[in-house]
Amino acid sequence: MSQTTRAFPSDFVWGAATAAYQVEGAAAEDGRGESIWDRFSATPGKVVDGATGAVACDTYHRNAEDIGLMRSLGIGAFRLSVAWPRILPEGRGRVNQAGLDFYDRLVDDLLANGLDPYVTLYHWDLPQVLEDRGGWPARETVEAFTEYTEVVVSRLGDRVRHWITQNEPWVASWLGYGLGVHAPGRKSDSDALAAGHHILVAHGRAAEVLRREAPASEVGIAIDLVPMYPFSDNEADVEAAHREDGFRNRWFLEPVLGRGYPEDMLERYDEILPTIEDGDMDTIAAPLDFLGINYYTRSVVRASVGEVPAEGAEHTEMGWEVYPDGLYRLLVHLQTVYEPPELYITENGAAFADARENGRVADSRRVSYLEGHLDAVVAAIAEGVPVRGYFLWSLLDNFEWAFGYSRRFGIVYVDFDTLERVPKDSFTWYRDFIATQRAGPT
Ligand code: IFM
Repeated sequence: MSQTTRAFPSDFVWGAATAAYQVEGAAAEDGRGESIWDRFSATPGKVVDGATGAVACDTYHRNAEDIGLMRSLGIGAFRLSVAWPRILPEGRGRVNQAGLDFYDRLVDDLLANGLDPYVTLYHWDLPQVLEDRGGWPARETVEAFTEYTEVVVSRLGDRVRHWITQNEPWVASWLGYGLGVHAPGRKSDSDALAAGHHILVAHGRAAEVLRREAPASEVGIAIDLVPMYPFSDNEADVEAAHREDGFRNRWFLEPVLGRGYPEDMLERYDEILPTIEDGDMDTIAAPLDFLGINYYTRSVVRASVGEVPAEGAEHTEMGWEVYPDGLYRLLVHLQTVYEPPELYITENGAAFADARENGRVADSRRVSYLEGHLDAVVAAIAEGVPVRGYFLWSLLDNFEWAFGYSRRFGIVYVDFDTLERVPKDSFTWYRDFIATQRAGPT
């Protein structure tokens, strides 16, 4: 059914998202410490074209302009992340007031402009000093993250009403510590599992701190979910898809929702499991106000082959299949199986090879992508799935991690030579879509 025939709830939260390292720049300003992404991106061969986030979109100096863009877009919420190395340049201990001041001003400016900040505490920029002491595979990083959360909430907790503890634990642990394609670039399955476990414990500990220090706020986590579809109905393909689902999705989703680590995966990882201390699983299962879902694509899995391309399907510049029905089914599945309290789409969007021609960026493929996925969301809501908001990834073209600036996800084009912002056609489309939804039925 087309979106034009269905309406979102009148209190639905319309938003856009970014993350500190991908947009801020000002990497050496006002006492910011080094992060694992500064170190990784400065290492030859790690990032396309040797790009770094040293300047990125320079939002550190251009927030006023970007807030103006968000106002004209008509969104009511903005998802941003706090850069841990700005707050605690040495990871623990000394607090850098200038870093806190920056986010303090930003939160005030957002609120003054009718934008509700949804603040992510960890979007992958671990202080390098903590990596040097073992990084996420080391238990100490849980303590450090808990202290960092205390510092941030004590300054921003009187105004921020929504917190996201961790962003995409699978990516942070497996791409960073298992496959080595993200910072810090380690390649060890046992390190990835230890990192993942500590990221989840850190999530639970942060949730406790937030509940205590900012009891009126809502707490969630953003999990990246890639639904796994078997290539065929044959048993081997179904089993392979289930295993991939365990690796990619269930391993993170189930403990956060209080079910512990899935038994089949515990058996599979038996030899390389990290130490799970008494009480860890209860900590990870801290009650949530909402579950954030980052959805981009699905995966088709074939036994003894792994992921296979879906025949005839459209793909984005990331090589990800455009598959809105996967989002609809995922949302209904989550509600049916897990019944989370509330859901947000904390990220959804697409990279395409956008070009600026005569001052315009005609990104019709992104518009279709967004139409399809919003249609999936509203269809799920109509089935009773409690989706409360949608954050488009991303407001701006930005530093796409190991792809540098070669992948554009923004609805605002950024000229990375001049830092000029040019709203794309998708920006206009999203603006009009939100306005129509706000206007209600005609
Ligand atoms: O850019 C990233 C973001 O940082 C986390 N989720 C996926 C996006 C696109 O790859």
